[in-house]
Amino acid sequence: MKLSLAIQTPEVPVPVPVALLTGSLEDRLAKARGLGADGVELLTVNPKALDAPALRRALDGAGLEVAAIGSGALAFAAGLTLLHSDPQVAAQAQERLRDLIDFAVFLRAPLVTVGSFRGRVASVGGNGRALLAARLREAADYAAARGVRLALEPLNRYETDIVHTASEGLAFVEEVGHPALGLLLDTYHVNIEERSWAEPFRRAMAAGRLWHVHLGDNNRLYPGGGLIDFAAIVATLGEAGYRGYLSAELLARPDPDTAAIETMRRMRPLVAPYRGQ
Ligand code: LER
Ligand code: MN
Repeated sequence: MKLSLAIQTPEVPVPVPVALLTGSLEDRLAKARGLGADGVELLTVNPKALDAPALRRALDGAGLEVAAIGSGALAFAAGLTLLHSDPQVAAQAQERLRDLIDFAVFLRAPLVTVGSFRGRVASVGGNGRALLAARLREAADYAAARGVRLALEPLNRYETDIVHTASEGLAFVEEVGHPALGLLLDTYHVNIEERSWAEPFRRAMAAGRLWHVHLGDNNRLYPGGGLIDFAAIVATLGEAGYRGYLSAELLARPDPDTAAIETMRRMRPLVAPYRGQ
């Protein structure tokens, strides 16, 4: 199991509440590495506005992988969602998802996340579920042709009206029926929506679809800042054979550096038995 910290890329126009670390991009990468992270998750809105080759050099220089390209900032900072009520904005969102996939390819990131970026079925009326399935199928085709995958994230009921739990996520992935679409489980959302701590992770693993994990405590603080038993979750994941990333995507409180430091302090010893596996 590997550890990652979510950071925002420089073109994102506003601070993302769940992006960690302060300073220039180079500073943040150096801090992530210094804290023992294996990778970073890049929260980005417009990769075409970035100097991607310079970013890749900076990542290589810091010895960091890109664990994932996160799409959440597209909804939060750019108002783009796949289920936007305005079909033109939804089409723009679909196009931007392709940009994120291209960005993932260039930075050798294994996947692009789809969380808040999907939007809400209620925005588009009756056929929202089918529409989302069709848009994700199309994006998964585009991703698969380039060796990248998409990870759909069950979100709590206050943030979306489609796919709240791992079971619902697996059913939806089945409906879409594409080998490049899997799941991302976020402990903060699991805490709100699930009935068990172990079952959702085990089921997603048994289906071969658990491709990424977000870390956040029940109050969305760093692990140890709330009530969640992260040791038990890591043990469950370890037993189930999960060897992917645990990526901290949590509130930058009390400040973006302390949240990262505390996350790594808590998580490093927990994943140590599973390092290199
Ligand atoms: C939103 O709450 C979340 O967890 C992000 O990963 C959404 O993209
Ligand atoms: Mn998340």
